[in-house]
Amino acid sequence: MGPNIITIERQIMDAQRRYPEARGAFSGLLSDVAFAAKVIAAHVNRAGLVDILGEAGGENVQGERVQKLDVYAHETLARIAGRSGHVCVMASEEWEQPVAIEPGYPCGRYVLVFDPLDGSSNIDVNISIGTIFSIFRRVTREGPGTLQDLLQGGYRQVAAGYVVYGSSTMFVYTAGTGVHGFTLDPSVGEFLLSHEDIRIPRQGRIYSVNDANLPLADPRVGAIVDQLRRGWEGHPPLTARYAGSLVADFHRNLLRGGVFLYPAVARHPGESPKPKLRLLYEAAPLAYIVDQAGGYASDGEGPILRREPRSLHERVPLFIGSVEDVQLIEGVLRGARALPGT
Ligand code: P6P
Repeated sequence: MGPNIITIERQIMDAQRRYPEARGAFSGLLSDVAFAAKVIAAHVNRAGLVDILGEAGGENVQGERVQKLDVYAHETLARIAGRSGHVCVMASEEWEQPVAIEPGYPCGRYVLVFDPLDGSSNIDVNISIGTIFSIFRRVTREGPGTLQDLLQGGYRQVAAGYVVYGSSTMFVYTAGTGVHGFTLDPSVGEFLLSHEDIRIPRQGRIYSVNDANLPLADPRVGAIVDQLRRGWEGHPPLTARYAGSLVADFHRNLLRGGVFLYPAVARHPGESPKPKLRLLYEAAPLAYIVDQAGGYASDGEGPILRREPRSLHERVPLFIGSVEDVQLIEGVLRGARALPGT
């Protein structure tokens, strides 16, 4: 008897059987997001050919208009999920306002927010990029969803996931019962279960930070990174890995153990430090995933999952990964812990 091949659709349906009252809307939405991921993956993997096929905004050899990949990814997700009948409103990194359901399509009980293609500056240099998504239940009663449905705290998520377009395309998600990873088999166009119940080591071996930002951040962050390099209190020294692509850096640290730091940074002298990464569709979904895998995500003061978003594109400092490393960082930044060795 060969290996037990489980597709993501099979795993979603098996999970639905645990909820007798489920009517299949949640499963349908998750499956639609997985389908959109396959469509985006097919396009992303041809990105290297864009010079032959024509620059974004230009025309390719077939005379078709070549779209910027992140716009293509946005339109693919918005169209597939928006016409699924499972969502009442969406939000996207690519769209300033809430993304309404097209007229003529039914509104559903869920809300989908996403970063359609994060790190798209890495496409031209062939570094892995990713899609991040998060699903909530709607809070308004009926009709088109509103900002109130979108601005929900991370602790209210019913599912979160990401797709990493790397040496292989992986779909990783949680719906509250652990974190599961699926690898795309392009020959059959299916995501096959490859990483069941991912757990992140309590202590990391890796730290991920843009070194150039440290002199522009709270000096305690630089002091902490110095300590991470040296190791402390029975914690071995960490090695540096930074792809400059959030999903790629997060995914590696989730599997290997590690901590990713993106503190608030003062981009110009005299300016107060400002965060870069987004709360609603970057930090909060990854925080839910890492929490379900036994890790932790902090904004430097407390759990990312407890933050109530005040606006769609609100930015937040992010310290995420192995629980002991993130708790040390948060403890020092809250003044609750002295830096070890001081
Ligand atoms: P920096 C990519 O542009 C991105 O939004 C994330 O994917 C990544 O983690 C971060 O910015 C990298 O930022 O300032 O280190 O280039």
